[in-house]
Amino acid sequence: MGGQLDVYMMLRAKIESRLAELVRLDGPLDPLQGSLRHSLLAPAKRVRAVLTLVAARELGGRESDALDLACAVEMIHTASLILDDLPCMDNAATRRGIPSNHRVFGEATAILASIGLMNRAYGVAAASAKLSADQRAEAVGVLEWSVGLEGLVRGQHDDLADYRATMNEAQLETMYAQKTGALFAAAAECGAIVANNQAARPAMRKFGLDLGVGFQILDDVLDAHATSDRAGKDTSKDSGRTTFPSLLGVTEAAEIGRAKIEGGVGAAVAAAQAAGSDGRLFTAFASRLAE
Ligand code: GRG
Repeated sequence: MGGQLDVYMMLRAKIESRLAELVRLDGPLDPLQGSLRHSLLAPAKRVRAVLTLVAARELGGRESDALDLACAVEMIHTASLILDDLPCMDNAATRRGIPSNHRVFGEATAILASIGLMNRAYGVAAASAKLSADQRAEAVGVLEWSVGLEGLVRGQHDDLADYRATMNEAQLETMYAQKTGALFAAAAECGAIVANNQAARPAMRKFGLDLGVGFQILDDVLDAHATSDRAGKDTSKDSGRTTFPSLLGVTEAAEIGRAKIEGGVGAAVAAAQAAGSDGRLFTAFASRLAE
């Protein structure tokens, strides 16, 4: 996170070590376990999970109490990536710098590993030992919202639909808020739940949605710039796809993406200040994401 890069790396390391514990093997490694671990433990930024820890800390809670919820968020994200890479969706050959899940384990095992991961995520959230029963129920509800028909599932459906080709800027933004923003929103809101800070929840949801939309726009900008490093993607599925760069050009799209990410920081910092923190980690997190 900018000058606080070491804080980000430290939080990421905690998440990765807890993830490994949560999917520890009790028996021999079989293909399903291998498939699940292939994607979950691959090199990744863990931005959503770090956001949960940052939000918990800035809103008056403890990172350690938020760790299992952060891992649940990361499990849901990974489950969505496995599905996103399937031939019926993005048909990606690589993910996280390694072959995509179905290319190694086959489609049936990849789908089952994704469902297994998602299920494990809800189980981890529902059993989070550091939280009260109310906190656990609230967190599970927020995660369900983020995955469901107003979240990832809806956004991914609309992303792949024929009408994607004729979407305008506002429709595209709604789809990005669902496909990518909703899980960022749940990640940030889970931090508020851990901190027992109900007042901060709306600000965290908005902060996460803006971060996710901005992140997705910048992801499109990187895609539009990239040529040689797209070897893992089936670009034939991109033709006719409306994106912010295709509507507005890469320069304006990049500016909008950065502005979205930075636009929500003020309210997040205000929520942190109301909880007695300085909000600096929110600012640093957003700057790092924009980079
Ligand atoms: C039922 C969980 C579930 C999902 C079904 C497939 C699907 C619906 C949604 C996919 C949504 C999707 C792929 C959004 C893309 C978000 C995005 C920008 C991914 C890349 O995230 P990074 O850059 O990747 O954080 P790492 O690998 O660092 O985690």
